[in-house]
Amino acid sequence: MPKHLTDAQIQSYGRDGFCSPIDVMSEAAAMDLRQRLENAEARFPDALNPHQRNNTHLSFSVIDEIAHHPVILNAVEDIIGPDIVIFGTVLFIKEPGDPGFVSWHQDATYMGLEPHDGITAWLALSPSTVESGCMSMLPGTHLDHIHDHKDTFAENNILTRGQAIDVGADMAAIDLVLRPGQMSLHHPRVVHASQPNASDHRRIGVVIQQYLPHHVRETKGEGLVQWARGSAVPSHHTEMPRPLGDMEPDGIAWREHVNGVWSDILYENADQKRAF
Ligand SMILES: O=C(O)CCC(=O)C(=O)O
Repeated sequence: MPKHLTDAQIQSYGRDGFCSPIDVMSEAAAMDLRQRLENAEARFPDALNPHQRNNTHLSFSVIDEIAHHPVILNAVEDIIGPDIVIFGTVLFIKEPGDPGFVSWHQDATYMGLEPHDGITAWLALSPSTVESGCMSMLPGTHLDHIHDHKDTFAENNILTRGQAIDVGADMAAIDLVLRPGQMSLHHPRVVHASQPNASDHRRIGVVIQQYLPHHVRETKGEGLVQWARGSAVPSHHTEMPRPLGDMEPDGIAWREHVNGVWSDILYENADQKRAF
């Protein structure tokens, strides 16, 4: 018996490569988390900004709590099983009127995680609508192999390499509209994108990328993970601790280390490296 998802949601994940919307918490609870995140942004602007968006769960208790949220983990367990580790997190925040966009891509392309059995959770802490640049998915594309990606390094493309797949004109994309406190789950190979934020409010996505079952390995570098649920972290990974508070020295050191490892993995053989 599933812990959080309905049978129909589990089936839609298998068929489409994503599942949305999933209720995680009330809108009021999401607004509290948003307030805590925005307080942390105001207090530590050098550690939380568009260039410092990776693995904030290692240094900020609000993101740590989200990454370990029992409802999110229940839903993830319904798809990948009871032994779960956290590979990383990314804050995808688009400011009001932000031209930042995400081109069509498959997450699995550069991450080195094999096999592609992990899952990404995208939690909204503000309304994520078509106007504010929600994610769009091409259903069923998780059943494809990895498509050719072209590195564009386009200025407003907020993906590391600005990597893009040419999907043609007649694709039938599904927009994942979420209220604060809802999330989507997606497969590492599903093709997805998002448009600029044309609204007058922030679009805040806290993304756990990815939750992994134990048999998934990092093949391009050190596999640094955090225990989330189930049996102990397997020995092919290096285990990272949860932070004891905001910006404490151990958390800062682990975050710097894993972000360096990520940079080498994500920019492998790239012509240039960006700051995120
Ligand atoms: O938040 C976005 O607009 C894109 C996020 C994304 O590509 C992802 O979570 O894999």
